[in-house]
Amino acid sequence: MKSEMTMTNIFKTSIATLAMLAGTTLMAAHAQVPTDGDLGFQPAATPLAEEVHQFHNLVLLPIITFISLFVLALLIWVIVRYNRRANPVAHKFSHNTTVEVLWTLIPIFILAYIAVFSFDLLYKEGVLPDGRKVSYVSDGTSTAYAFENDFQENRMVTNARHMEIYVTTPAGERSKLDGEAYTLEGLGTPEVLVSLDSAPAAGSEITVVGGRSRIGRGKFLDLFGEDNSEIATRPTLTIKATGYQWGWNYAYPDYGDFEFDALLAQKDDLDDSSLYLLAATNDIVVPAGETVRIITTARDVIHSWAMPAFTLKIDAVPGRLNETWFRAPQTPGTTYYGQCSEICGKDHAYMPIGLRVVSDAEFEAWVDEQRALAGMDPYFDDETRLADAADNSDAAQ
Ligand SMILES: [Cu+2]
Repeated sequence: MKSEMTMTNIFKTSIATLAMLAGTTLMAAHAQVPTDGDLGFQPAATPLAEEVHQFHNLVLLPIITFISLFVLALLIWVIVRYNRRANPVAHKFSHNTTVEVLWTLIPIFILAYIAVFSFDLLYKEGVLPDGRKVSYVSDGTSTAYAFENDFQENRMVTNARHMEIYVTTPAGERSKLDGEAYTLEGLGTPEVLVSLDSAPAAGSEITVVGGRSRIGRGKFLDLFGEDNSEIATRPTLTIKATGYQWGWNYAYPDYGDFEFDALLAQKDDLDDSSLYLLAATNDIVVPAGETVRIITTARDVIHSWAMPAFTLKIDAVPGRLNETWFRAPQTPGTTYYGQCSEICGKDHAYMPIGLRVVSDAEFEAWVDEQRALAGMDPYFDDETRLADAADNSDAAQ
């Protein structure tokens, strides 16, 4: 038993060392912006991207290294042992059942082993975290409903944006309540009180959705005794990305559906010319730590929305909506770059994607700026802005 433990430890340590070596040699000297001579991935900016990197470092890289060395050894063996001088009279057999069974079965096992982890990751990138949901049936008079926040502090809902309230009438008509139609008390405490402005008709179902889910817990991480799972709210911001020849159009349906285009930023317009071909004329802006749903589609041909630091790539297909999500990095202040990743015509290489992570207060100011450009009233009033600024300084302490 003891020796078994030690063997497992040796195995774990050697795999970890291999991964670290691969990590440092391939991924050193990486900034958010790729530079000449870089190898490997951009640093992972989301919990799922970290898992994708671990999949590469702990599963794919060891397997492909072993296969390459094994095939090299076979080649050398054949060259040395069976050249004309060493082996003048060739064997004359047409098949070998044992070898044929082995070279069929072993690759099948290897592929199945890789598939277990791949499907796990594909599933996680395609299925949005769901938070928790509590339903009540209206008696026609009460307007106050309790929502139990999770008792783990880091899973509590602290921001009104992270809660949604739906009312389903007895006739089955479901609608999402506008933020004006209710007030929330006790955000960031174990019990949030939801007060509706008016009582829904008797028999209506009131559904309060909020809270956070665990994300990023891979099977192979359990295998290696590590758990890098983190917490994400259910998506609280939706961005619709529409690809076209040659640029991206982004819409923010949660905030009045304002939209803007992002084209290639010209060299002369950039402060930092090294960002040429990476920077777009407009960035997508998201608040730090927010769980964001990305919906993609296209106007003409197939494009693909890709963000390497988030290990996301999703096709944008005309007449069809695709969906994925990411949890934005927790610290504001970084811009990430991606590009169209489906060859879509002569200017395919000129469809960059910029994604800027900002603080809540900056996000709110930006949303209202975009709304003003679209001729809409501000969405956030001074009260929310101040409350969020206070939240941010609390979080910073
Ligand atoms: Cu494209």
